[in-house]
Amino acid sequence: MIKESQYLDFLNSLVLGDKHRCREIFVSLANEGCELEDIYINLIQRALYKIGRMWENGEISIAEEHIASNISEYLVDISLSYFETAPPCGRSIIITGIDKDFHDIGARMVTNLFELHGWSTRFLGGNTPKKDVLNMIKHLKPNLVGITYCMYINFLRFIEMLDEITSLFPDQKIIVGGQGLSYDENNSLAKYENVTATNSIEEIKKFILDTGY
Ligand code: B12
Repeated sequence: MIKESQYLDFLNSLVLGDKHRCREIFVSLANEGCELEDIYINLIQRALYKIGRMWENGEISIAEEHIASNISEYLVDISLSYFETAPPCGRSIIITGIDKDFHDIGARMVTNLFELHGWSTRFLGGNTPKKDVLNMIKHLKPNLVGITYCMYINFLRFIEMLDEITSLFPDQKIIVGGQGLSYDENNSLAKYENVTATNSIEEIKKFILDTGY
């Protein structure tokens, strides 16, 4: 359980660009026995959403927002070394962003949660060309493909990626997430049989633990 004072200390340090203090807070939470997903959602994600609003309202500069995002990325990258990972479970996932969308911190978190539970993961990051994603799926034949989609202006690129994956690999199971999902008012994703769209950590955990993959 993350105390409000710890969250506020973290947010403040993030805005100030104090990487050392952010790391200290992260490490002390991990040492206190806080779950990784709790730290991801209730500390880092919560702070980044707030940073986004502050940037939108002109309360912080682009430079400050960039530092906050770099520190968060760094913490997510080192986070697994503070937790015990399960032995390999024989399942694999490729997680990617879409062309022209740089937002990938959430997908990094999701990748790490799979890795924590013994999945073999390949994280391609944001802004990955579709043809390279398709090639990698062809060669690695993962149990699951994860796609993150953040900005609504990329909706078409996102749908093109889904269309190509599902037509070239009709049995491929796919999980998609990211803030872009909230713009899908027409429920365009419902027609894809093998696609699950979710930002719920509980649902993501169900995928991770489902031995059917
Ligand atoms: C950090 C950040 C950036 C960084 C990204 C760095 C990186 N490596 O990711 C940088 C500086 C590059 C950036 C750039 C821009 N950004 Co920006 N950015 C943000 C910010 C502050 C935080 C994003 C973040 O990491 N959130 C925290 C993560 C943990 O949350 P999440 O992504 O939602 O992920 C969770 C779930 O969605 C889900 N999930 C995510 N992916 C996946 C995948 C799968 C498979 C599953 C199952 C689940 C899942 O699980 C995660 C954990 O719970 C947001 C504010 C916000 N509201 O998020 C703005 C925000 C997303 N950015 C925005 C904008 C406008 C931009 C720019 C256009 C700004 C500009 N003028 O240059 C550019 C676009 C660049 C591009 N072409 O992509 C807007 C988007 C508005 C919109 N409606 O589309 C936002 C909302 C800010 C705002 N308030 O306006 N940004």
